Amino acid sequence: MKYLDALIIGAGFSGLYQLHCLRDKLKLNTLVVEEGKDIGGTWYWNTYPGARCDSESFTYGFTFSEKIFKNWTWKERYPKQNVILKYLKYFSNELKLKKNIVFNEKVISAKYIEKNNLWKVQTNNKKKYYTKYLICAVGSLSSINVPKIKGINHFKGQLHHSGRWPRKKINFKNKIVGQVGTGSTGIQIAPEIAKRAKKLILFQRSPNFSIPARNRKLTKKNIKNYKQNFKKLRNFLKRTPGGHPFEFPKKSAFDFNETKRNLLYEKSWQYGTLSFRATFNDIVKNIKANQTAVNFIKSKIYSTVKNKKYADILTNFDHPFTAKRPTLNTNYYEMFNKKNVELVDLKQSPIIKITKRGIKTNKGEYILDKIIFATGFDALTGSILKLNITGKKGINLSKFWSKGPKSFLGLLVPNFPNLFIVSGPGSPSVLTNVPVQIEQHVNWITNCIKYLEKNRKKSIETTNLAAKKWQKEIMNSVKKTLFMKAKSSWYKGDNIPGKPKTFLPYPGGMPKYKSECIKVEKNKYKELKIS
Ligand code: N01
Repeated sequence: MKYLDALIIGAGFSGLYQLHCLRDKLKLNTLVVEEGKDIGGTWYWNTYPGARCDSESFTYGFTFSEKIFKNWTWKERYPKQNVILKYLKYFSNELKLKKNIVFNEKVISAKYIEKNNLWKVQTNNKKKYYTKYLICAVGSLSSINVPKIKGINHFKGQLHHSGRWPRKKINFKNKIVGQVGTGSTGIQIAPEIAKRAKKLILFQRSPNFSIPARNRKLTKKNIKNYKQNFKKLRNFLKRTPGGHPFEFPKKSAFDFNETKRNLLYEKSWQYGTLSFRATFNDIVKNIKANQTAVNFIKSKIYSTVKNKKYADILTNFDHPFTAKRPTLNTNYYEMFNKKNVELVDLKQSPIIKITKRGIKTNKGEYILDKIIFATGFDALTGSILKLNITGKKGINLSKFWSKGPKSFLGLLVPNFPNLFIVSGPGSPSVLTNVPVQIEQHVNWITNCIKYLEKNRKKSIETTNLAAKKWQKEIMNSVKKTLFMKAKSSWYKGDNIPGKPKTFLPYPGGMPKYKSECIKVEKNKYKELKIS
C-alpha cells in the first residue's frame, strides 16, 4: 500500500509531461502507473509496419523547454514510430522521469473514498495506491477495436491488430495476407505488406480520403530553420485551430474559376501534409466547397489506379472530405497497380464469417495465412472506462457516461472529485496535433492543482450544470462543421456497437477552447465546487 499526492495512469506524451509538472514544479509525491513494459503510450503499442505520424516532425513534441526542443533533431518530415519512441526516451532521460514510473502494471479499478478525500487505485498485480489526485493520461486511441466477427477464434493462421502489434518481427514472405480496415492505420500498413507478402487482399468497408504525405529527409537548412524559429513556431502552433503549422486562408473555393481552383489543389497535393484541407477556407464547413475538393481527389485516384473497378471502389465515398479523419499516404493508391494486390469491396460483398482458412464473404472464401485488423479503437472513452472508475456515492463512470461522456472542458467530471483527464472526450484532443493540446491540458491541470495546494483545499469537482453547458457548446460548435455528415465515424462513436452516439471531441478549435480554460483559471475556478 502506498500513499501519494498524485497518481498518473499512462506513460505516453501526456503522462510523462504531467509527471514532470507535478513532481518537479509542484514537488508532489507523484507516480505513473503504466501497463506497457516501457514508456511511449500509443507509440509503444503501434509498432505495425509503416507506422509513422501524420504531423510534421518538428511540430510533434513539447515546446515548454527551448533547451529540450533544440537538443533534439528530427531528420525526416514525418517521424517514424521508433523515432518518436526515441524522442520520448530522450525526453524522459533529460528529466529523469523513469524513476517515478512503474511498468507492467495495469490499473483495474479506481474508487473515490469520500471520507478521506482519496482515490484508491488497484492494479492487476494486486497493488493498492491511495492518492489525492488521479490523472487519466491513457490516450484517446488506446483501447483497440477487434470486430466481433463470427468465427474469429477459429482461424488457424496468425491474426494481429495494428494497435497491439507483436514485438517479434512477422515474416510476410510467401504469405497471403488479408487486411481488414482502411483508415489512417490501414492506409499506412497496406503498401508495406504489399512489398513483402506474396499477396495482399485488402478488405475495404468504406473508402477514406488520402493525400500524399510526401515524406522526405529534412535538409540541414530545414533543421536550422525550425530550431532558429523556435519561439515563432511555438506561438504559431498555439494560435491555429488544430495545432498544426498551417492556417486557413481568407479565400473561398469559389473565389476562383475551376481551372485556377484545380491548380491550387494541385499545388497542395504536390506539397503533401494535412494542410490540403486548408487550400481554401470553406472546404471543412461548406458542403459545396467540399465537393470541389472531393472531385479533385477522385480525379487523382482515377489517374493513379489503373484498374477501373478498383478506382470505383476507392472513390465510392460516403462522407464529405474531412468529415472523417483524412489520412496521408505513401504509395497507397499506386499500390493497387501491383499484381499481388487485390481489393475486396465489403459494401458489395460483406464478410459473413472468419473460417479456419481465411475470410468468407457472401461471394466466396479467401484463403489466408495471416489476417491483419486495422480496425481502429474505442476512441476517447474506451480506455478511460476500462479503468473501472467509481466516484462519489458509488457512482460508476460507465453508468454516468452511459448516454455519452459528460465533462467540463473534457478535463473534469461531475461526481468525480480530483479526477483529471488529459485529452479526454470534450476536449479538442484527436482533432489536433495532439502534443500541442496535451501541453495546454497538462499546464491547466498543473495550475489547478497548484491553486488547490496553495490554498489548502481538499478537492475540486465540476458541477452537472457546467458539464451540461459544455456539452451544449460542443453540439453548437459541431453544427458549424461537416463532421455530422459522416454516416459512420469513430468521432461519433459509430464504430463500436452499443456505444452512445454523440460527437466526442470538441470541434471549436484550440484557441477558443484555450480561452475557455483560461477564463476558468482566471476566475479562480468559481464555477466549480472547491472544498
Ligand atoms: O482506425 P479507423 P485507424 N469490418 O477507425 C474498418 C489515428 N492514427 O487505426 O470506415 C470491416 O480510422 C473501418 O471501416 P469503416 C488517427 O487519428 C494516426 O485507422 O468504419 N471493416 C475503417 O476502414 C486515426 O483516425 C496515425 O467502414 C471494419 C478501419 O477499419 C485514428 O488513429 C496513424 C470493421 C478503421 O479505421 C484511428 O485510425 C494511425 C469491420 N467489422 C492512426 N470495423 C498517424 O498519425 C472497422 N472496420 C499517421
